[in-house]
Amino acid sequence: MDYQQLRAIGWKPFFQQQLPPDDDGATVVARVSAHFGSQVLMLGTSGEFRVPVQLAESAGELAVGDWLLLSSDDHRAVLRLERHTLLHRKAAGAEVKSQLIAANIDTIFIVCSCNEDFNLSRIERYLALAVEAGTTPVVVLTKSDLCDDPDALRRQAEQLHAGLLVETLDARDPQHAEALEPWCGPGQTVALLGSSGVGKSTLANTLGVGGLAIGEIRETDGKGRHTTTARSLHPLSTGGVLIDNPGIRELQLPACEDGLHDVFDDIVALAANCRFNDCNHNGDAGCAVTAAVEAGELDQRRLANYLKLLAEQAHNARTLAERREADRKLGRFYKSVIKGKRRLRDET
Ligand SMILES: Nc1nc2c(ncn2[C@@H]2O[C@H](COP(=O)(O)OP(=O)(O)OP(=O)(O)O)[C@@H](O)[C@H]2O)c(=O)[nH]1
Ligand SMILES: [Mg+2]
Repeated sequence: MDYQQLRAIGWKPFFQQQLPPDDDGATVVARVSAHFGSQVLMLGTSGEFRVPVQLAESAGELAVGDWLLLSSDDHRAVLRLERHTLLHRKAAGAEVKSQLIAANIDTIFIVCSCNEDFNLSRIERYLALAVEAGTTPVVVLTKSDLCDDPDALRRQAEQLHAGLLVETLDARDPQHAEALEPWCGPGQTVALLGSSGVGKSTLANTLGVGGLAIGEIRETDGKGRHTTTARSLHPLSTGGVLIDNPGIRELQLPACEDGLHDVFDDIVALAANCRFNDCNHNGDAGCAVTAAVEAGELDQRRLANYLKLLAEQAHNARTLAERREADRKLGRFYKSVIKGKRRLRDET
C-alpha cells in the first residue's frame, strides 16, 4: 500500500501505528468520504468506491472522516481505526440522541457571516463543541465585502478566548482564502461548520474543491432552504482534506463540560474566588463572578450564555446516560425472556 498517497487524504502516523504488522495484501485502507444511508463512499489509493452499508459498518457505526481497514476481496470492514478526534452533537428534535458529525478532524472552521448571522453566543457554542472534540477552532467570518466594518466584528470574536484565531474574508475570493492555507497542508483535515447560507460551500470551492452546489444569495443567512444536504470529504491541492457540512439550524450540545470550561476559562477562574463552593453565579452575595459583571469586567451576555450552555449540556448528558442505562436494562430483560422461553421449550 502506498502510504504516501494516503497522506493526501489525511493519513497520519497515529493511524499507521494501528495497522496489524503482517497483512500480505489481504486488506486495504480507505477513508469514509460520504455516507448515503444504504451506501458508504470510500476514498483510497485507487480513488473512490462504494461499499454497501452492511459491509462498511460491520466494524461499527461510521462517520465521514473515519478510516477503515477493509478486506481486499469483498470490502467488508475488518477494523475501524481508533479515532483521533470525534465530533458529535445532540441530534435535532425533542428526543435526546447523539449524532455523529465527523471523525478525525484537526481543525474546525467555524463559519459565520459578517451580516445577520454574526452572533457571539453562537460562536461560543461551536467553540465548546470544537474544543471538547480535541480539534483546533478557527473562526471564519465571511461576506466581509457586505459589511461596513468587518474588523470590528473580528475584534469582538477575538475577545472570546485568548489566542483565538479569527479571519474575515470574502469567501468567493481566492486571495482572501489563502489566509486559511496554514490549516490545509499535507495530512491535515479541516471541517466547515455553521448555519445555512453563510458561505461554507463557496469557501470550499474557493479553497479548490470545485463543483459543490452553492445557494442563492439571500436576505438573511441561517434561514430557509439548505443547499448542501450531505456532508462530503474532498482532497485539496494544498495537500489537506476538507469536509463540507450541511448548514446546522440548531446546534444542541452533547456532554461537553470540559470544552465549556476551556472556552469560558475566564469565568471559571473568577468562580474560584466565590464565597461558596456551590455558588450558582446568579447574583448571590459573595459571588466573584457577579462582582466582575457589576464592575464591568465581564460581559453579562457571556455569563448568561455560559450558564445556559452548562445547563443544556448537563441535561443532555444526563438524558443520554439514562437512555443508555434504559437500553442496557431492556437488553437484559429481552435476554431473560428468551432464556425463559428456551427453558420452557426444553422442559416440555
Ligand atoms: N458577497 C458575498 N457572498 C457570499 C460570500 N460567501 C458566500 N456568498 C454567497 O452566499 C450564498 C450562499 O452560499 P453557500 O456557499 O451556498 O452557503 P452554505 O453555507 O454552503 O449553505 P448550506 O449549504 O445551505 O449550508 C451564495 O449565493 C454565495 O455566493 C461572501 O463572502 N460574499
Ligand atoms: Mg453548502
